[in-house]
Amino acid sequence: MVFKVLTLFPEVILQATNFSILKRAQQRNLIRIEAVNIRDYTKDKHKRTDDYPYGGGFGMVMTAQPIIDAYESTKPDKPHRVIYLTPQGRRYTQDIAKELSKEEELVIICGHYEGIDQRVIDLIVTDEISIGDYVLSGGEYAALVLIDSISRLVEGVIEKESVQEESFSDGLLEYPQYTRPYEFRGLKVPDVLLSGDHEKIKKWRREQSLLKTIKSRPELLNGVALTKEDREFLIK
Ligand code: 6GU
Repeated sequence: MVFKVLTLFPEVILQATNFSILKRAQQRNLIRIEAVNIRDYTKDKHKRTDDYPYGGGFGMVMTAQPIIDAYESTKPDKPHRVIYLTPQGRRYTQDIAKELSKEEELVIICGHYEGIDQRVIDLIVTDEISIGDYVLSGGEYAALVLIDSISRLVEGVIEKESVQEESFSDGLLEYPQYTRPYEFRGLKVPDVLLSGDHEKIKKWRREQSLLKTIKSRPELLNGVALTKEDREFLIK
């Protein structure tokens, strides 16, 4: 998987992805992250990449020319998706991450200020994505969210089992986890986890997932196929 990120702050992308799982994935050539500095492509004599909005109003708008030239510098040949990160996009989910992880190459455009000239969207963007209902000052952190969540779905980046066990893989939130010591500040590990009875542990974890989901994200239950056992547990 190749990520080509068009941004005014390439170091934010490159530095933040140079740790832990993403660092290792790059070293193993499972993913590649390229950051293209949009400012390098401006033809403005003052190196500007933004201008006042037509029609007036608050703030500045990123101009089309440097973004389009930065995009063309990535030598797009094969079919590929071009994602523009914006609060006006469709809401990002694990299902979209899964879908995007099947691509060979993703171009990601990070906007700033009050947005980018609409003609960039009309000319090259295939997907407008928002990572949630709040406003960020730029698309870089959203790009990092996409890169991280997509990379870990790329074959070989992390163990298959841990992807399957995670939140959302069955539509529910994750059950609580414990590790040593058995007792910490008076709080003990639930005895079932020490029982060695794998059926019982599985049942307890499923129940904890159901309880956690009801408490934190009840709306998620609408998308989950509950078993007879789940229903019996929940009405108790
Ligand atoms: Cl993708 N970009 C910006 N600037 N703000 C956001 C966002 C994206 N998603 C939520 N808020």
